[in-house]
Amino acid sequence: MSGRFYLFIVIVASWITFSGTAHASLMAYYPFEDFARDATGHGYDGAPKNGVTHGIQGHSGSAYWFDGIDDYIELPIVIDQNDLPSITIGAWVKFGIESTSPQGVNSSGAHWSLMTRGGIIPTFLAQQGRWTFVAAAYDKLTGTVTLYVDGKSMTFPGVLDLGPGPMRLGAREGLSTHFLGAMDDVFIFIDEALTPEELDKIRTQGINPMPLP
Ligand SMILES: [Ca+2]
Repeated sequence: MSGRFYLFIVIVASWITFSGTAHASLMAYYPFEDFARDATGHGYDGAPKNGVTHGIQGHSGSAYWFDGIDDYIELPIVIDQNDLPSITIGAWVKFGIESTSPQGVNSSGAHWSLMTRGGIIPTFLAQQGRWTFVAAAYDKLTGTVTLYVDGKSMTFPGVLDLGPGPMRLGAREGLSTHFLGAMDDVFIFIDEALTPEELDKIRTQGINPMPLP
């Protein structure tokens, strides 16, 4: 496990019970300029836990630093594990490694991975100390999950494995592994699996806290 860097640790695939209309929308967006405030105005403000550090240089403006030990940000977003709608979650992240890190890197290197209900899908090598755009999309219609990393994507059949309780950035409830590194511009789309082209647009042009057309 030490050689894998699970995407769900960064942007935990938890979900809210959605009672609104069926069209896709940007549910929550965290540019981390004003701490962990949800910039969409929907009120899903995050709660930093255990000393996660705000104000470091981010991909854009400021960002949070996670110590890889116990830091995380809890979001007031609660999962409906039994009826996961399509969802896209992503962020800019900079994976940091220290020699004492519990994550470490083994001979095969660290990977960006997805955890699905059928197991773990490791895909792209994770590069240390470099801002990387990562996203995961679950398409309920096709029953597939896509991992997108810096313009490349891989799609697999499956369902994202969901953690219990509120969504957490940087950790997953019940698991001891924590994210070590920086995180910025976290976004969550509801009821839509964004395409790699749409994610490319977010990667290159940034995100507007309004729904994509
Ligand atoms: Ca920022």
